[in-house]
Amino acid sequence: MLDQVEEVASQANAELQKIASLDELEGWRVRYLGRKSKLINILRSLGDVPIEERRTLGARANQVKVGLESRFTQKKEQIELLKNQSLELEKIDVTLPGQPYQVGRLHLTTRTIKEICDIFISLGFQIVEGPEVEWEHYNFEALNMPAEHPARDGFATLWADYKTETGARPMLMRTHTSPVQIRTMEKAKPPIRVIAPGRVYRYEATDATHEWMFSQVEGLAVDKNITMADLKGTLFEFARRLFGQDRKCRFRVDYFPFVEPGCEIAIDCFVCGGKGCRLCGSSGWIEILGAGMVHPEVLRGCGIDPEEYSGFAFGMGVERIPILRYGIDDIRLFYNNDLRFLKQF
Ligand code: FA5
Repeated sequence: MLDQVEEVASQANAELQKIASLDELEGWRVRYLGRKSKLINILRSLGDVPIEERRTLGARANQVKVGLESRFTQKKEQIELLKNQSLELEKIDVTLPGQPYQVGRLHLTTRTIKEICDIFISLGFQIVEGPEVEWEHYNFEALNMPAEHPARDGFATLWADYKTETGARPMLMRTHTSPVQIRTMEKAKPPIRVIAPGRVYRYEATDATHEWMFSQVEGLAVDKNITMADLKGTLFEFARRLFGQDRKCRFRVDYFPFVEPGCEIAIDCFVCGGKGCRLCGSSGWIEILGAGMVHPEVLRGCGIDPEEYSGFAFGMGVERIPILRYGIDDIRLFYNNDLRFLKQF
């Protein structure tokens, strides 16, 4: 019987080590210390054991029982402590402030385009769009710039890798939004008043005021009796609404093959006050748009009679507007994806 007591002791101790929950521990207590357990049965039947064995067996069985009872108490305390600790860790303080969400925002260019569009919508213009991968015909020929026309040099072109059967490469990344003028005039007949915002691409080296990819907003108005005075009035009004009364505007003659006469509008440089600096390329002026009266050949090419109708068109660089307004000294910051810059607007 003494062997049985020892076996119970070692089995009970081994099992106890693996126990991790109060339920398992209760099962263990019933198995080894319960009324029907082997150990308690041995203690209960001590009276039947011969006297010479009884003292040793009784003493050892009691010792094992007391030992198991105290290990039971210890294990119970240990499990309860661990349980409390993990509850403590899982505790949620509902009074703590929540995690702030990172709220996205519109890119500065997008916001500026929206602002420009709002001004022109209020002046009665409609918004239209055109493709960024464009046919050479719309980007150049239909705009009075046949192949070999020297004005094409001003539009350093990124050609799309597309070949026709004759080997010509008539597709390109549009170098300006002016092809949308042609697409609009082919579809709609006057009166036309549209603006076309979008991205354009030029194969040119970047500097503080030039990017290889930037945005433009094109404008076109075609109707009977449209004159240069309408062009000036519209663009002055636009400049006043966008930049305020203080900014000076300069109209100067410029040449674009698709307008006649052509002009360029510049705004005085806010950094140097017109003295000349890195931003304005020492000129004191920042050019924001090109404009002019739609060339009769362009109207005719779109099926609009230049004897009956006339129109004005303009194209502005979008990024140059926030550059002016916020004193941004490098256009390349727009597309570097540096959040420290973008989050300021
Ligand atoms: C044109 O692109 C003409 N299509 C504009 C036009 C439309 C004239 C209709 C007449 C009638 P230009 O190449 O000058 O013109 O560009 C227009 C504007 O885009 C410039 O005034 C300038 O603000 C901006 N721009 C030009 N090149 C860049 C560049 N590399 N990076 C950023 N902005 C530029």
